[in-house]
Amino acid sequence: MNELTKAVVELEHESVPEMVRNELDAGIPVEEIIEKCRQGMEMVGEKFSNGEYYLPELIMAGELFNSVIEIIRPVLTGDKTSTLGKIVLATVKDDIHDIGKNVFKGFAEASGFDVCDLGVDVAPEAIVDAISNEKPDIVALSCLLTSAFDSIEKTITTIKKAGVRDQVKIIIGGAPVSGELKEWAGADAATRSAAEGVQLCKKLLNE
Ligand code: B12
Repeated sequence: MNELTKAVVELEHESVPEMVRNELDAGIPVEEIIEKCRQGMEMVGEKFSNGEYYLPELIMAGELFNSVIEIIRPVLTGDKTSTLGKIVLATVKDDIHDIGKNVFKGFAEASGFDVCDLGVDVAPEAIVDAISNEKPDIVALSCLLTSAFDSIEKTITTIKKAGVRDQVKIIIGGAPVSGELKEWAGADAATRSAAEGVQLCKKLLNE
């Protein structure tokens, strides 16, 4: 295991930010740094599952990753003069995980997308309102909990019932999503990677 991943797993609040700065200075791509931290978070999750870590450690891990995003954000600031298209982004209802969503937002903005972030635990109706008000090209939904899969399906059904499904492409992202979930929920694309998500959004615009 690399040193940065290990430091994240061990929740080393002082050394993680320093290691991230050092990796950035050494010219290591942001995507690679985030992936190392994400792997550490996955292992924190495993420790939580097997009873080695408890909720406070999960919360600390969240804070630690947010401090990483703060360091990386300035590097991600992209070309604001051109916009590829507009994305309405939200973590679905009953799910409050937002770190992966925020990473995707950073990557998408750096690639030239205009992102309207609705936050976490977002009700399907609020997403329909945002489609009417913001006129996005893409709706991007984040989900980290398997128990929130129903919320994805409900969101897409609500979008269909409102008669605006054909106005947007829908991408779902997050650690537990799959092609099967995409089919079941009626989305246009699915991925477990923020970087791939941006590529898929570019592809969806051309379809
Ligand atoms: C940190 C954390 C928390 C923090 C979240 C803080 C925050 N601000 O987000 C807190 C403490 C709040 C939390 C709470 C809970 N959590 Co939690 N949490 C995690 C943990 C350890 C890390 C998640 C994370 O941030 N990873 C780092 C980011 C960068 O990775 P990521 O989210 O996967 O995102 C990447 C991709 O998925 C993708 N992506 C994500 N979103 C999107 C969106 C789009 C559009 C795209 C394209 C891509 C994309 O891009 C990112 C970068 O590549 C995970 C473990 C894990 N394996 O993920 C558990 C985990 C997700 N949590 C879990 C659980 C059970 C809970 C709780 C129910 C615990 C409890 N008993 O209360 C609550 C649920 C609260 C709720 N209603 O949502 C379980 C879920 C199990 C399951 N089967 O669903 C996990 C898997 C832990 C485990 N192994 O048990 N959690």
